[in-house]
Amino acid sequence: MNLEAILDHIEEAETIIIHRHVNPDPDALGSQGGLAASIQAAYPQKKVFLAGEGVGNLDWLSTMDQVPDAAYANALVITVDTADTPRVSDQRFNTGKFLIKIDHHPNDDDYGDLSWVVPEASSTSELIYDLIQHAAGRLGFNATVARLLYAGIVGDTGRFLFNNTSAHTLRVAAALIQEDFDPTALNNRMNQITLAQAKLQSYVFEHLEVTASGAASVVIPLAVVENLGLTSDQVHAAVGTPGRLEGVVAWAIFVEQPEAPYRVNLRSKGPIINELAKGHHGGGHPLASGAKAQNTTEIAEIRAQLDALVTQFVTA
Ligand SMILES: [Mn+2]
Repeated sequence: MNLEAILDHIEEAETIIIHRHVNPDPDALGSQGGLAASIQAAYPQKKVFLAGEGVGNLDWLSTMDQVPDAAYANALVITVDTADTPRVSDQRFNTGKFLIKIDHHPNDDDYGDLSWVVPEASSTSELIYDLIQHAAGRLGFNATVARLLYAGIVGDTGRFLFNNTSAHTLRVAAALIQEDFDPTALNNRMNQITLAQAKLQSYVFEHLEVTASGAASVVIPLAVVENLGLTSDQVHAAVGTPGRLEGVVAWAIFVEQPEAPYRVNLRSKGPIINELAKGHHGGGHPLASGAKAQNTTEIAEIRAQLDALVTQFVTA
């Protein structure tokens, strides 16, 4: 546990720049914004920046700051929710004075001068709450912080549906909703999809292939995404779709990109799929990973490997 050291570095730094991963999800933005608001509440005189490129259609949750290059010279840089350095949004993260990594993904790339990685945590937002609790007054807490962290936990647990939801996660959530924000409004906003996203889900159901063991997969052609007018972050709304189907144990969604490779979203209700993902330029959590497929040959390979994992799981 590096919590004391993290708090010392925050206390000492005059400028703190917080980065998160590319294509941010609510946990990336919630942990980033929540930590920033917490630091700012305790230390109003410090300069705290949110760094990173576009937040896509999550701009209702958080927006980024313009960070001048010069700000990095003496800065403490903290990355949240970002397992490896290529995925850090805004690569200037490496130009600060000291770098801290806070994350809940498997620690395959232990970068930074200091890192605090807890793969058992539901989300990085949960970890930020733990840090605030541990700080016992050295960090601030208010409704702004609570709303952002709650959004992150709701996002990464699929509204407390996934198996990363622990008793501790629920205790943290209980503490967060005691603050003055509207969790129902936030849940409704996070659950909202556009008609085009609903049509994409419909495409997934129409074209899903399910093996006898319960391995499901679908290829979403670029033309489908373009015809629906969807941006790449909006496509994410279809990733969980096959999981509701009876008999589906694990699934892969292959999303064709403007330039190869295909983006591969892997999800599972039981079989461990992140080793499969690592074999295809990806990685992630045991039951939720991402990978890449260069072509239809690699797609067929991933489909076969997923089917083998599911078969092994259901016959074990
Ligand atoms: Mn996360």
